[in-house]
Formats: sequence, C-alpha cells, structure tokens
Amino acid sequence: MKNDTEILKGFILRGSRNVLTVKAETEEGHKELECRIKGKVFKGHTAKENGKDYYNPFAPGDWVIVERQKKSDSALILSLEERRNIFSRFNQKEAASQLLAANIDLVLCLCTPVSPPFRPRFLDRVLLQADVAGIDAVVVCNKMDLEYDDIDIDERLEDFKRIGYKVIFVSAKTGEGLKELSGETEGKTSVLTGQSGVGKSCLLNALKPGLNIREGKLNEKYDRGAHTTTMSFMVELSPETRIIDTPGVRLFIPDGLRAEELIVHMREFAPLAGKCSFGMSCTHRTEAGCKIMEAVSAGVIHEDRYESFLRIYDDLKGNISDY
Ligand SMILES: Nc1nc2c(ncn2[C@@H]2O[C@H](COP(=O)(O)OP(=O)(O)OP(=O)(O)O)[C@@H](O)[C@H]2O)c(=O)[nH]1
Ligand SMILES: [Mg+2]
Ligand SMILES: [Zn+2]
Repeated sequence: MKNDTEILKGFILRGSRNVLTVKAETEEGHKELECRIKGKVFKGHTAKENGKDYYNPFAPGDWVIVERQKKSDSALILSLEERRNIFSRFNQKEAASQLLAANIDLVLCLCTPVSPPFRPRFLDRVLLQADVAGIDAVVVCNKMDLEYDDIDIDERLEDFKRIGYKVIFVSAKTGEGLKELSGETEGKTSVLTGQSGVGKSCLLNALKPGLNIREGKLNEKYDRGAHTTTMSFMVELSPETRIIDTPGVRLFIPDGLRAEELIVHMREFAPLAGKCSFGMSCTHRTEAGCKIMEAVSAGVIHEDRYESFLRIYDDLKGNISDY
C-alpha cells in the first residue's frame, strides 16, 4: 500500500486557501501538483511559528512537503518548511495579515508616472514592508512611453535614489529598460507589487513572451486599474529566476511592526531614532527638540515622506485612513 505514494518537497506556485499548485520533482520529472491541505494543522502551525494569525496559511514561494499518489497529479500538503522571510500586508477587510509571498530575494515596487496617477505614498509603504521583512527592494517606474510633465514626479523619484534605492525606468509596451530589469532579477525570486493598473502582469508578459497572463484595461473615467489579477502566482522566467505577480490593492497597510518601530524601518529616519528630546516616546508632530521635524526643515527628510510617515503611524495605531 505504502508504495502507492511518494513523499516530495516542492514549492508553491499559486493557489487559494485550500487548493494549491505545488511544483515538485517526481519520479517522472518536474510536475505541477494540485494539492489539498492535510487536516487543519496549518492554521495552528503558521500561527505558532509567527505568533499571529494569517488569513491564508501559504503563499507562492513557500516550500512544502507533500504526499503524492504515484502517477496522479494531486497530492496532500503534509508540512511547511521553515521560511527565510515573508512579504505580507495587513488586510483590513479580513482584519488579519495576508501573506503575499514567501522566501523572497527582491521586492519590485512598480509605479507609473501617469495612468494610473503617480502615488509615491504607496511606494513608501511597500518599501517599508520590504524593510520590515528584511528583503531588498527596487523602485520600477513603468509606462515611460507615456508623456507627463509633472516635475514633482521626477523630484520624488530622485529622492528615492538619494535615500539609497535603485530606480529602474521601463516600458512594458516599448521594451525600454527591460534589459536592466532582467539583470536585476536574474537568479532571484522577486515579488511584483503595485497598485492595480500599473502594468505588473503586462511587464511579466513582456519579460517572457508566451506567458499570456491576463491584462486589464484602465477605467477611462477614473484612470484606475480594474483589479484584473485576483490571486498571487509565481512564474518561472528560467529555472533560477522567478517572479511572483500579485493583485493590485488600493490600500497597502504595513504589517508586522508597531507604530513605535516605524522610525527604524524608514531609511533616512532610522539614524535619528531615539535622538529627539523626548526619545522614543516622541510622536514627531509637535514636540520641541524633535530631530525628525528638524530633518524635514533641513531637507534631509522629504516633506512628503514625512507626511507618509505620519499617516502610516496612524494606520499602525489602528486609525486607518486613505493616504
Ligand atoms: N502605455 C503603456 N501601457 C501599459 C504599459 N504597461 C501596461 N500598460 C497597460 O496598463 C493596463 C494595465 O496593465 P496590467 O498589466 O493589467 O496591470 P496590473 O498592474 O497587472 O493590474 P492588476 O492586475 O489589476 O493589479 C493595460 O491596459 C496595459 O496595456 C506600458 O509600459 N505602457
Ligand atoms: Mg495584473
Ligand atoms: Zn521626534
């Protein structure tokens, strides 16, 4: 009886909460297996490991041990291998953390100068989350084929460079910058994040023709994306290079840190942590001797990053609002 099954190690490509596609090396070579979760062990397992609940127990990039019925294309997930890191966000609707990807080398923070409008505060949040997770991040500005004449956009992108982030300019449409982007992602597992409509799926299709990932059209009236991608999934550009596409979300609420810790996870703020007259209890809003406010006046911290900081701080205190 036992010989009818084989135990394999594989990684998750995509899936819902209950049914996941795992890629594993079987006796017949690499296969994509449709997997269900054995029992209800995982909710507890994940919660114990991370000290909190996730509304989805697995994410693309997770390594798992599965039991496969030989010759079949289905299996049961028995256990989760230890994670190197997780990229998550707080899901307000579910009031829980949502895993977007696991075991990641690089976060690609995709934005556009126009269509949909440039939203640097979204980038601030994604970059923050990458820092919290301990994952490298780069800003990727797509749709560079489109005209725009707002110098504030260039100035803000320059500021990301100034504080130490790489900014790559690309166009999924014309192919501009794709070589540089390929160079950056080569040999890594990356996660692609950004608002709906910035062209995440389109960019993947441009990086590897033939993928045929579904792309959406922008809503003309509101100049917004249509939330075309509804589930994270991994694509393999080569055996070593993997990218996880994610659904565009409207609000990115950072996850896994307390408001008081925010200061150490924003690059140009971090060196000032604890230096205010009121130390770590400073709210950086009104206090005399606040080093953050001084740094904003001196131009060491961009005013808009400071505004981002205040709003994220409020989010983390539970006062979530639009940003
Ligand atoms: N002009 C131009 N349009 C682009 C470019 N990249 C993507 N688009 C268009 O932007 C729209 C949205 O692209 P998607 O790839 O579906 O966007 P997404 O980020 O995956 O959106 P969600 O799945 O909803 O999160 C489509 O109409 C694309 O044709 C680009 O480089 N230039
Ligand atoms: Mg998409
Ligand atoms: Zn302060």
